[in-house]
Amino acid sequence: TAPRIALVGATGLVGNTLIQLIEERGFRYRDVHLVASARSVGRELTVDGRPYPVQNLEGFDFSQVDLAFFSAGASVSAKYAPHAVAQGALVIDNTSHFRMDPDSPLVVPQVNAHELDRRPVSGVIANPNCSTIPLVRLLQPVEARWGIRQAVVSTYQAASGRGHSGVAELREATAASLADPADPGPAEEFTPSLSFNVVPFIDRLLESGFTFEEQKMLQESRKILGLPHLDVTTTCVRVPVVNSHSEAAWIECHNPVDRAELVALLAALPEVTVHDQDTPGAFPTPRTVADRPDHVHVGRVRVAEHNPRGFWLWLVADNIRIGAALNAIQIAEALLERGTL
Ligand code: A2P
Ligand code: 11C
Repeated sequence: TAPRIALVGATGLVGNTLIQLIEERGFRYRDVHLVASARSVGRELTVDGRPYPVQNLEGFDFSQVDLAFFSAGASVSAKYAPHAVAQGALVIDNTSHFRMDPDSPLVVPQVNAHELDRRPVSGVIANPNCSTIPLVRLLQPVEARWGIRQAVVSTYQAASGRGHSGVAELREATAASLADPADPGPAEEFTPSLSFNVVPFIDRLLESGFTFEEQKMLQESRKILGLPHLDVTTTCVRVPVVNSHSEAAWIECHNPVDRAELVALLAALPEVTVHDQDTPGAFPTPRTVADRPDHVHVGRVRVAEHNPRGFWLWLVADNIRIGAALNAIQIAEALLERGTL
């Protein structure tokens, strides 16, 4: 039977997209609860044409639901997800809080859906970071075919990674700078201002000199792919794009790579579009992938002439859908298929 679900963070960008995907995909539920902070109590949101009041997370009774999606930030998950589990709900968590917990599987259904065969020990299934998900979907078949020696990745990440307030700040800051080029506008979500700028700093700085975002890409890729020694190293950069993250990846393999075979391998993956034969000279960009927002878009596939073991690719993926809400819904769909819920 269809589950009773709660969306924690329903008023946020990921929460709004979860609602949209539930509608678009015809995800079946017996009952739905929309949950956010006390600030949103009194608001109403519609799901499948029916209005629902937004409920306060503080005091919410999770024994009313079978499945709870959390997308209200890591500190909210840290505090409330264990409580939801104790009340009997299975949690799909969109934050970084449980990802490296050995008792919480970290799942990209196209890569490691077998992790969903059993109910997690912690009661929490973690959804990876938005820049990790599209990358591991491409790395897995490359590892299987040629063996990866090292992947070096630079990201070009959109403002929507910071939710509604990130998008609002990019718009405001850009408007301020258009009116007066010397005015950088607000710079709280992004520091310095993201208007007409690129900022090589996402999340917090660690003692290693890497940012937490950069560390997430390494640690999460290793866990999802089950390759504890995988060598992935990244520079994560915020760019003035509203939505969809891009990545430039240099992947060096143990064995020489045949370009035609590589393109065919990637193009055969589920929900991946390779911009190559059918569209010569074309490449994906955040602005031009909206017609297939549920695909990982790949282009600029280049095997190095001086080193046939290495190749570059460019990828673009909607960070809110593929990188968050869609991956979470696909986890739920896989759980239902398996009867694990
Ligand atoms: P609210 O709208 O009531 O503040 P975004 O990622 O777009 O910024 O959205 C963040 C989401 O997380 C919103 O739904 C927000 O609810 C929710 N949220 C943030 N802090 C809390 C909290 N302390 N308790 C419950 N929900 C929270
Ligand atoms: C960003 N990747 O683009 C971040 C957002 O660990 O879930 C997601 C943070 C996380 O800002």
